[in-house]
Amino acid sequence: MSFTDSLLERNAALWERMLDHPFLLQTRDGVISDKDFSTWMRQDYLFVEAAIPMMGILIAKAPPAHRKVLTDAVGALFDELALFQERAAAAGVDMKNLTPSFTCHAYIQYLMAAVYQGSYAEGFTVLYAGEKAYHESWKVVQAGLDPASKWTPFVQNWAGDAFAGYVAFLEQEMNVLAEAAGPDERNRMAELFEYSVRYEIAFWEMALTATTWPGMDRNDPR
Ligand code: MP5
Repeated sequence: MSFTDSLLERNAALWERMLDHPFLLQTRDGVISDKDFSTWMRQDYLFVEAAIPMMGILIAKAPPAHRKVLTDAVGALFDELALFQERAAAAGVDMKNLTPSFTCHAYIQYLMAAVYQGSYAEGFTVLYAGEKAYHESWKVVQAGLDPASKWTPFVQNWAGDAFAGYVAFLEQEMNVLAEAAGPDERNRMAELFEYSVRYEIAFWEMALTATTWPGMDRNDPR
């Protein structure tokens, strides 16, 4: 069995919990409130912004054969930011004064620590986990969302063929990196993968619950 298959098998219950998250099911069924969807948009914009320097660090550690794909992925992140702004303008979502929620902040710090401190394979693992998670999560939404929905462009971004090809490449390279890694590094990769899935679940949960920090009032966040 490939390393990525074994990660997905070992974390099957968590993965299912992520894909069954009410945020995804409500978006798929067209019943998500604009308020909750906007919370996700505002927070994910900050996440995507932070992914750019994270990719910069990963590129600095990458073998030459990975530099082009990862650099192109940075270009795609700038396109994503433009997509968020365009959708926000179309749907009347306020994208000013964005501050990260506790969950968004924690996930970003975790990603930065993984790419800074970890080996290339460890940093690559958190990239793979996040991209695989978003691809499959938005495929759940794609399965039922009305194509005329104002949120369809997000489905096209992460559930579409171009992104599927990128995720397939990351998966293949994860397995090459895992094969070259020793048992300790492989264990660290497996641990990072699991934490990433937990952060993905927490991120959907944050969109439906509180935008703010533990101990703070959502309606009066200070
Ligand atoms: C991604 C994302 C996908 N935008 N947000 C979270 C919380 N997880 C994963 O990453 P990208 O870089 O937008 O494709």
